[in-house]
Amino acid sequence: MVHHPDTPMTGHPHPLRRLARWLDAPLPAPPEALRRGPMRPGRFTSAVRSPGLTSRLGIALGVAFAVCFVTGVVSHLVQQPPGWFWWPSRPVGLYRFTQGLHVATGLATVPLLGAKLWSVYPRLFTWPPIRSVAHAAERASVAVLVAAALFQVVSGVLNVARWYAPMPFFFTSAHYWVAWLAVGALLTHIGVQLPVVRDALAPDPAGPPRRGLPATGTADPDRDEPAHEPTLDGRPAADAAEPDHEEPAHEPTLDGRPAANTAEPDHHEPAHHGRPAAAAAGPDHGGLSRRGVLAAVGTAAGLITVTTVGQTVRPLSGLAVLAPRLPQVGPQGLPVNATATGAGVAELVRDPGYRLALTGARRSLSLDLPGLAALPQHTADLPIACVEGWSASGRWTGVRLRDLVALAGDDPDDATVLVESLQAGGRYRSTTVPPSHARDPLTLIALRLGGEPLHPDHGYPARLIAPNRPGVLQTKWVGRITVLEVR
Ligand SMILES: Nc1nc2c(c(=O)[nH]1)N[C@H]1C(S)=C(S)[C@@H](COP(=O)(O)O)O[C@H]1N2
Ligand SMILES: [Mo]
Repeated sequence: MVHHPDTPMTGHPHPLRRLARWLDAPLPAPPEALRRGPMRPGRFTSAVRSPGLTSRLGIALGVAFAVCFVTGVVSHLVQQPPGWFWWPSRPVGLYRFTQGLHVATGLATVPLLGAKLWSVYPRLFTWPPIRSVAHAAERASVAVLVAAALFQVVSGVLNVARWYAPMPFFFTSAHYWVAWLAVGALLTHIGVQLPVVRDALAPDPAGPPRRGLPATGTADPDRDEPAHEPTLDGRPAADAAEPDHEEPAHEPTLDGRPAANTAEPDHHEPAHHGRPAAAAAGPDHGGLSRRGVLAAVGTAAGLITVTTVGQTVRPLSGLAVLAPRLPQVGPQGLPVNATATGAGVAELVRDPGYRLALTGARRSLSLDLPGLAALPQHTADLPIACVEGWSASGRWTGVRLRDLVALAGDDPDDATVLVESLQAGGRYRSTTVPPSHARDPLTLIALRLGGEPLHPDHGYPARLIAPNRPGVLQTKWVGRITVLEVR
């Protein structure tokens, strides 16, 4: 026998190795009498479920989730920028793109996640429910992943639909923090399952390249048994002599590949499964093939995308039957989230005594509407890009924010500006404009939209509109502008 490198000469195993062994030690099996309902042998007979299908769905889901996560974190950072974060004012539509992608990938996740969970849910009833401490930990991490992923998808869809009643929490914070939980659990999951995925997607060395459903039993028709399950570290259980693993042939070796012939892992399907071998029959089984499932899921994801992405991609707006907002529908041809009435400013904005209070380090001014209109007017085509996924371009006309900073006696190239609404409360009644955006000549205190005075719902008498900024930061009904600091 070859001396194992991590066993010291003394004969005492390495502490880590002892820990690994403890984690993987078989726990006493629960009484067979409890093996009922979904846990009874042979309960799940679909020939379509297989590591191959689950792996493919998992990869698609992982890619969608990664894009969704990165764009979501960007959106969070833009809205609550930490000191180190810098977000440019150009290209003007960058946020429109990243947030459109965030919502589109999030929505496409719905059928992907549904199919992925369907493909593995029999494993919920795996027997015995817990084989070892390591197995329990792995199952717990999967539970966290499933719960977090479902939470993200459901809360995201509710937010897009603007249905807040089922969410007794502040959506933005919850969605942000659970995203980190989901990513942590996902990375753990990927680490644990990578050898299984690699095995499931490996080309068949013994035969022709695999296409669709293999005729041989490669597909592991019914993953309700822990066939390929690696241990927590993805390695075979300690000392390989473990009798508790029902299918030792499937245990990945150190390089993560199954020790047995990769081509036919399921020929070792143990008899105690009590399942008819016909479950592996594939196409003549009468149900959908794996290809059929993948095609259906892809079609569903495609349909969801095509029927919603028009909320931000203007040429597709005619197809956006599932989108809660259409880019051209609303007063002055632009959607509205918060109306003047909803924000409680309907009376206030019509007040002929309206004044914009402008305060700088050296000067304070009070500008009425004719006074604002008498300042140099500029026009910019800029989108409102709502975090909820819709976006729409408008032609805005008004006074440059940098001109107002200069009027207050401060350096327009280096000013941080606080813009406040007439609105008494609400999360979006004020915003801080960093120097990158305050100095941009496209950043306006707009008085007009499409050549007309702003509709009250779009922020009459004056609103902020800046390039490459989330809609929530485009403050409407502006009543006060303060130059906070000049570097
Ligand atoms: N004062 C104030 N400004 C606001 C809001 C608000 O609730 N209060 N909502 C914001 C949001 S979420 C968006 S998407 C844009 C929408 O602008 P619009 O209604 O003109 O399309 O306004 C922003 N400005
Ligand atoms: Mo928004």
